[in-house]
Amino acid sequence: MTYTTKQWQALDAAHFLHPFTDHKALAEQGSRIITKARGVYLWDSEDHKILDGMAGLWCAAVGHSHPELVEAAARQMSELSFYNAFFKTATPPAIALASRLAELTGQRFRHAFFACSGSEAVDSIIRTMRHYWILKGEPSRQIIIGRQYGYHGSTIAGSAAGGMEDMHKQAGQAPGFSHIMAPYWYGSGGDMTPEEFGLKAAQALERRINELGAENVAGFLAEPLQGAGGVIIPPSTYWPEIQRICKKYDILLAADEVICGFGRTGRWFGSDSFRIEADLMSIAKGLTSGYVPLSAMLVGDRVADLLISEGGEYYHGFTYSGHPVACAVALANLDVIERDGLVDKAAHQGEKLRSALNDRLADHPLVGEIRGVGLVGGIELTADKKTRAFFPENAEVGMRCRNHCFQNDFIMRAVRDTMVFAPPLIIDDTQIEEFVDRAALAIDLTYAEIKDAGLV
Ligand code: PXG
Repeated sequence: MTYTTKQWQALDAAHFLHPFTDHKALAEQGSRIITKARGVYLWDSEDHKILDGMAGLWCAAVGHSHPELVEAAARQMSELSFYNAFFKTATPPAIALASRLAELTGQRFRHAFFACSGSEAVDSIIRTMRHYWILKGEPSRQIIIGRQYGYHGSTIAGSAAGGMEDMHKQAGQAPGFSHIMAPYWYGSGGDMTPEEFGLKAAQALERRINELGAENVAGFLAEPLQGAGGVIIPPSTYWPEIQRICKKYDILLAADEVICGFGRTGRWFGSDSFRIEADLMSIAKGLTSGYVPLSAMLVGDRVADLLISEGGEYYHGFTYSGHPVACAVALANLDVIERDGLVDKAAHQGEKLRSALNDRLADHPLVGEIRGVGLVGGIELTADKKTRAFFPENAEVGMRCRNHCFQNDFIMRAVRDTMVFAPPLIIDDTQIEEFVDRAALAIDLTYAEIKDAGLV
């Protein structure tokens, strides 16, 4: 279709409701139309080349438009475009992917249940946790504990498990969920050391279990590091304490690896980076590098053994559970990640990116902290470097910075006033330099703008 940008924008405003968007504001402003992508770059309809610091939306581990994934999709579509897994049937790509995931996780998760989105994988975890306790003969154990700033998707159950207050207000909060504080040392740690604060944040779980009664708690659901919440990286003391508490009260632990999985943190899974021993995991995004929608709930033996040995219908599934094209693309994606050593690459390129950002920006008056693990990170913009003070919310400093990034053909996302990034794992040294130049430019422009506005 050969529409002009203006024509696309008009059609977009007339018909397309975007996710997480103020539709009124967008209609006034017009969308940026993205038309092409290769590697770490995107192009828009005005032919601007944009450095994609967010890998699509935390997805494109292997970069955009990788020919091997394209070919895998085409091949599978020609052979078998779709068949379901409901009729005591299965397709080779789904079986092969489930067993490959078992291998990848060192047989810690020998069973996979497939869905299309991270939200559906999380929904599957919630159901499965509750079902587990019913099968165990402890049906009162139904409450799922999540965290402030947690993001687990946008379905009713995913948003209820997450800790985004605005979502709860709009969608109504489903019963059976409870939330504890996030291990957000930068924002809430005050004068404590990160290690002291990590313990305190973890012990909030124990307090909450006691308040609710362990006999009512099904499990704890958490991201190894909180991505959409602002790349909140827990202090080193946090996860071991969480693990101790889950064991003590015998509650299930689910790691939401939708962002962390597939090399993002410099290990295959965030659970490897933070030494988490979860009973269930949700994966999506990097599983196919986002080329086609696919997610999974990975099930460890504690849960799978009971589910399988007890039998009885598991009343859950989606038309596209185990979609052969999606699974074939995932297999090709895993081949590329393994063959090209992208997990290790994420670890060392992540180090390089962080150290280059620190060299350039650590002393910048607007920068409070630069943090990251592997190739996921955040830059806190602050009103006062010493006290880690936040700007007033309505100053929208993060949003201003995001706009400067976009206007200068660079994508970082703002979460409150934290600039978050997660570039494709293939980012090379020259592109890291370009990343740092563009981040520094956007932060300089933001600083100049807020000075003019009298905010600093
Ligand atoms: N869990 C986690 C940890 C996620 O990050 C989901 C579940 C839901 O996945 P789906 O595929 O249903 O979107 C996510 C998704 C952002 C942003 O701007 C983050 C996500 C989705 C959309 C936007 O940071 N994460």
